[in-house]
Amino acid sequence: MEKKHIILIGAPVDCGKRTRGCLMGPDAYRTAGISEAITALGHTVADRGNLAPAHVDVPQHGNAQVYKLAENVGWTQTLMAAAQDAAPEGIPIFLGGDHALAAGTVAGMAAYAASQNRPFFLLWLDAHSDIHTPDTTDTGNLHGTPVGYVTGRAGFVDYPPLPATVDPAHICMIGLRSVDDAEHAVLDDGDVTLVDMRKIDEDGIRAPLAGFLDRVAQVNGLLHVSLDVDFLDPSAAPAVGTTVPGGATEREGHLVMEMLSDSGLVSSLDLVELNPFLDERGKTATLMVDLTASLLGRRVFDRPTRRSL
Ligand code: B3U
Ligand code: MN
Ligand code: MN
Repeated sequence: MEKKHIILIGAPVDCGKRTRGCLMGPDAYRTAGISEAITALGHTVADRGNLAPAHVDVPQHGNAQVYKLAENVGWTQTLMAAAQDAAPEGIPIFLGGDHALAAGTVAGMAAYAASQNRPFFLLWLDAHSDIHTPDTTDTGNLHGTPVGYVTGRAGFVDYPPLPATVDPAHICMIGLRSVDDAEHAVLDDGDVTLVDMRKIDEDGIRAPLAGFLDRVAQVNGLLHVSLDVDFLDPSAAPAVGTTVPGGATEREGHLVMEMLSDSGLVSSLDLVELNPFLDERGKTATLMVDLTASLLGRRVFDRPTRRSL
């Protein structure tokens, strides 16, 4: 794989849901050796440390359930700027932090792609579709809303205006197994490519991902990958507040990352929802670092594995 410059950006976002602990995520990745794993592959790394959210004043939201709106808006503002600032210099990896952070990182990367006149694509690896709005969320947890925000859904009145919206036809969600009614209402007849666990069981994870990557490659797109820990089965990745059984295996996770690496299309990555307080002797943090290494070119053999007889 071509050698890259990787920019680590700590985003200890913990306001996207009520279970606390994701604020320790960035330091857990560092403790698990993320910088060392990346440099061992021949890439260069700059660690920009941990960011803090901008202070903003927002009125109480009409939906009284909505949790920590001002902090979420502040993080969105900070991370949108951080993504646009880092993207021209290399591949930013956002060390979360919960999935609310993707409102900022994805919006920022979409803005960067627009500035380069490149089409922007989003791969969402998650048990959940996270396409609520502050009005439709049942829980009030804004980590369930970043895809709603970046696709330009109504209801994000207090959020920064989007420099570039993400076309739902440019989004592929893989690993889905927990989708709320209000999310079905926008997804069922929409343009997002939906790969639920049944599809993975029937066709394997390779075919749907290959189809999506072909589409990105055809138009020389920029691809942002947002990896939620709960994409993986809780037996492999227990350190997450919202465990959903029946997830992707460790092996499926690595295959996805290796295919992404081979494609050469990935411009940026979120590692989200790691809650180190819930981990078992660093197992989940270590797996997330290993998956990142696969994405950045770690292989068992340098030559391609023979795939057909
Ligand atoms: N859809 C539910 C649950 C959820 C979304 N994202 C996570 N959990 N991690 C909600 O709260 O919006
Ligand atoms: Mn998520
Ligand atoms: Mn999730």
